Amino acid sequence: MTQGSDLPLDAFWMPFTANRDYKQAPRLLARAKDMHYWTPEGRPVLDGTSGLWCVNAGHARPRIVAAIARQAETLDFAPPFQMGHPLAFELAERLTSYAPAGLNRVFFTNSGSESVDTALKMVLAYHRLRGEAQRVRLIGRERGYHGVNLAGTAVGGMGPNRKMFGAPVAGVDHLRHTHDLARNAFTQGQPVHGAELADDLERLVALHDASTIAAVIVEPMAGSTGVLLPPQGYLQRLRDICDRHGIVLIFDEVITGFGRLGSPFAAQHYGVTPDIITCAKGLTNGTVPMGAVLVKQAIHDTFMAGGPGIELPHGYTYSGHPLACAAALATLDTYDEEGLLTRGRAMHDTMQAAMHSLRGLPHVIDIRNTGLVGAIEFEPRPGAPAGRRAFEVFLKCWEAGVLVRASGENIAISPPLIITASQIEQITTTLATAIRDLH
Ligand code: PXG
Repeated sequence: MTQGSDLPLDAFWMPFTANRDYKQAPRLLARAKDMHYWTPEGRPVLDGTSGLWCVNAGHARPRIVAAIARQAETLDFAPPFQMGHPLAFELAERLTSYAPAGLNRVFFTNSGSESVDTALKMVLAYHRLRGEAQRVRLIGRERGYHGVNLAGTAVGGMGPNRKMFGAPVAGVDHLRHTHDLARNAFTQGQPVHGAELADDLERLVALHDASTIAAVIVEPMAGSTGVLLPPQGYLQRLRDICDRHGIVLIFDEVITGFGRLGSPFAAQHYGVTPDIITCAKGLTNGTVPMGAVLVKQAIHDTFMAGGPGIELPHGYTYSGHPLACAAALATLDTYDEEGLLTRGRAMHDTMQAAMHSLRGLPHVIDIRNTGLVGAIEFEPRPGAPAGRRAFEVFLKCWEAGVLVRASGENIAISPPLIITASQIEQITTTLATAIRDLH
């Protein structure tokens, strides 16, 4: 195996990476099994991030590995336009049994970003088919992350991800984010304060008129921005306002889908059903790229009642790729066999106690948690670039054999759902040591 020091590093332009810094001191992963990665030198690293929020059943699970290998031999590719293969139909049908009632039509993509742009295009076409072609305005939320394609960038609400790209899609507006340190810091589980922030949507309706608004897209729990849980009552209020004004509600469940909170989807966890769910990541346990858009039947049926021929001129060469379908079906089997999609509920208290044990350490200004996800927020270091403290904690944990994720001023923890209590303790003990060293 090529050791880190022999690797040619120049050609690969790395995504969402400080390339120049990284290439001075690369961090490489060579192998993974269950809860661990190993570096090329053979050093084990406990995976506190499920890869990148996707390896929910842990790494290299035998059933999934075997299914992918078998599928590559049996049917490596099948054209998805005007042709089909059995696994895509089987997987779509199977997914409807995990989705909230009513979301029983499934469109396949290859990533979360593609799921988001697919969902937004679907909504625009849906309104047009219903004779409301003027409904083109898309509403996101500050601090939201909806991937990196053009529409997802436009409805996204993380400043650094947007500012280099101008205004990629016209007619986009945003709700305020729900993060409120003054009222909600160190809340265990859902914050009490902030349901009224959903009323921002009423203000946008008053401003733009409902007849111009196509959709609202939110992460039911905002992941990338640092694990922001919805205030109690917030999502229901958003649902009610959308219903009042004929606005399609999209939950972006790319992170929350497949068990992160202790239910298959956050929609079930919070008891609020959107019209469309976007998902990816945990769908194939991160093994083969795949995303999906789960759609209410009424939206789908509007397309089917249209003129003859192709109902939705949209799709990807790799939509419903056979390897991805095989991986997803084996992933769902693994989740089912081991009860992983609800394990977050059983582990909630353990995770909560471990995360909140870090309260009181230097510069820690908030801790948030639910199911098998949590975040620690640091006070920004005066005069330093944004996120320095979180990044230093990430580096120290990496050196100490634990992978965590730095995002802005936050460290996020989102381990595979197979994690044990003692491994959770290893993560928080390692974090505590790293945080004590911060200046
Ligand atoms: N929506 C949400 C809610 C996401 O979290 C995407 C869309 C885009 O998915 P793809 O598969 O196109 O990357 C995501 C992705 C982080 C981090 O550090 C999170 C994501 C991606 C990269 C980093 O929190 N989520």
